[in-house]
Amino acid sequence: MIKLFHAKGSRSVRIIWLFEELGLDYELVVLERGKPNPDFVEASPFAKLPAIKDGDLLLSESVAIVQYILMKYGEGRLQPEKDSNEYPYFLHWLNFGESTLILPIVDILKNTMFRPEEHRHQYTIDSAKESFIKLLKTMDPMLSQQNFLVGNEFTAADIINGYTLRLASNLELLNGADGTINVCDYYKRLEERKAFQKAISS
Ligand SMILES: N[C@@H](CCC(=O)N[C@@H](CS)C(=O)NCC(=O)O)C(=O)O
Repeated sequence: MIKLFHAKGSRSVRIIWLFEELGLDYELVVLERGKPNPDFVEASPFAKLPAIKDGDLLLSESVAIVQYILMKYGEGRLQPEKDSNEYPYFLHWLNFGESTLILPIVDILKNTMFRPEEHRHQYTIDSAKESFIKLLKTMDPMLSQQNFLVGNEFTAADIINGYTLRLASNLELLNGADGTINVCDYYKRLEERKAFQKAISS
């Protein structure tokens, strides 16, 4: 059975969400702060979550794990056909959620929570909020035309971005500001999914 190293609220939520959408069996290994786990160190040399162990395979990076799981166990689900016109856009959105959309969120989290107070910068917070809202405004018109990022079918790209939007929602950045209403509605559609609810409560 696939083993998933997890900590509540971390990017491993994406992988639980994926497993639940696909109805796959998995074993959750929940890491505890201050308790080193040698299996995790082996699976994730950079000590980042998520990481999986599937037989002899050890893999980290949430987008890579999603691609691997779809390739091995997806049976064509949660992604467009590889030779379709949609597939390149699927790859774009799959990467966008971790390579672009999350960057301002990480800046905000570092400067409001993770860093000691004396190393937090208000300017970084303000400019990250501005960049994030700009990204939402760019996504918004497309989401007035379609239910999900790649047309009207839910795909794994929605999982990657949905987790990022969850962090934004926790930071009260999905509050229906002008020009972002369709993204906010899109996020509400994601929140309604049973697999999402299971992932965030795990
Ligand atoms: N790009 C990586 C980022 C992984 C990452 O930074 N994970 C965070 C948890 S959400 C982590 O392990 N942080 C612990 C640390 O940086 O020491 C991915 O998508 O998996």
